[in-house]
Amino acid sequence: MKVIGADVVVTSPTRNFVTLKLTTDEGLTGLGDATLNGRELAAAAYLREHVAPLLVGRDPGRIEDTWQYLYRGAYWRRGPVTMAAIAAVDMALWDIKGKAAGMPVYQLLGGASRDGLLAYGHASGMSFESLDESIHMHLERGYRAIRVQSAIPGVRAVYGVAAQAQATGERYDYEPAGRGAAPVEEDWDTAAYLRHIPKVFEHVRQQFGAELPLLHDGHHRLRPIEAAKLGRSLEPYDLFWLEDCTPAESQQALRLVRRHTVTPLAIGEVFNAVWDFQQLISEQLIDYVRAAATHFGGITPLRKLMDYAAQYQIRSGFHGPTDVSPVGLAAQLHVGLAIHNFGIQEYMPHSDLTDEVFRQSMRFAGGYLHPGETPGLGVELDEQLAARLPYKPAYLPVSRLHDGTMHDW
Ligand code: EZ4
Ligand code: CO
Repeated sequence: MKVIGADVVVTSPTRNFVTLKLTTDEGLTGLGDATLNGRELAAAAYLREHVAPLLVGRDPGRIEDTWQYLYRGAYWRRGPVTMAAIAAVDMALWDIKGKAAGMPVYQLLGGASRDGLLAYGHASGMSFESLDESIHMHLERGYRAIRVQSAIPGVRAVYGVAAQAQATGERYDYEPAGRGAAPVEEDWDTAAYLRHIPKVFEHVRQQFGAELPLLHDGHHRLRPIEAAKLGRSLEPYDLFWLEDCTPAESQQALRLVRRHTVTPLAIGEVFNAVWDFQQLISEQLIDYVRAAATHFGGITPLRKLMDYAAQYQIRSGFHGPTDVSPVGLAAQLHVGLAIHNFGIQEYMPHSDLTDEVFRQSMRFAGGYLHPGETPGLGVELDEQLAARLPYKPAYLPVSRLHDGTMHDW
């Protein structure tokens, strides 16, 4: 078999997605996700200009070799644009291999290690009352684990408290990026946040009991000693995890956090290679790996990462926001089903229009996700509909302290 076509589709059904479609001389096709929120066209150009011409004529069966060719062969390694592009190729090749074998990709990875993947949803509120409503809505939809974000008194805009659509449970794709020529500006106050969040979790435990798994995302906003303080102050509320408590590219900073708290830690949604995790895993500074197949070079390196993490009893918590396309989500569902050290899967449903552009075999029932039994990844792209929904600039917000200093968003 040979690759005879490599096409890049940029489409915007309520938000932007970058998809690679490989076609073979035997008529099989494969899809891969290279969506990089706010930098979509850079990933698309990297694929179109520098990768697609190299794929035509190659044997699609040689997944590892093609991955190494694109990673080592570029000389300029790593980085989110490069690794998203390589991820798209890797996923598309696994999709083709699954279709050729007549098997869903998880079967090629060793078969299912469980019946379904425990998923968590995003609840948020401007007040305790609206937060409770949002949690109830998620429980009614079947979620058995909930990420809790809340407005902070004195902070106008807060990460994780999105448009009305999120609180009301409407299927949405916008959060947290907003369409427009430039990012919106938000404000931030770490001290106010550290005072308020323990009260939020005290309230939620009172309302919803001790058993519901609760998660929280700090979104890279804290310094190590602040993260340590937050982790310790949340211990009475028994979190499933505290996510991205510091900007963890400084891996040794997590030693300080770890010394002070037993709140489990999850990190890595912005990481793109095993090296970003090396110290965090080998020193057991985290409990959950937050990588996304889309931003980590695809299925091949994600599987290797999880086998490395398994030696340290570290589990998966793959990044599943709406800016990972249905193709990228499918890729990590297949990995999550196959590995032994699965932990939990983030799941934000895409909009109805996105689900029309990307038809999926994936299902969500009773709080669990399953990639389905369709050969390959189980996603089909409606190219006619995609073509009618062109790219529109959209950016994540930026964040400033009250004195105007730029902060991490
Ligand atoms: O803000 O994916 O845990 N989930 C997150 C996401 C990120 C977006 C950034 O593109 O932190 O919602
Ligand atoms: Co996050």
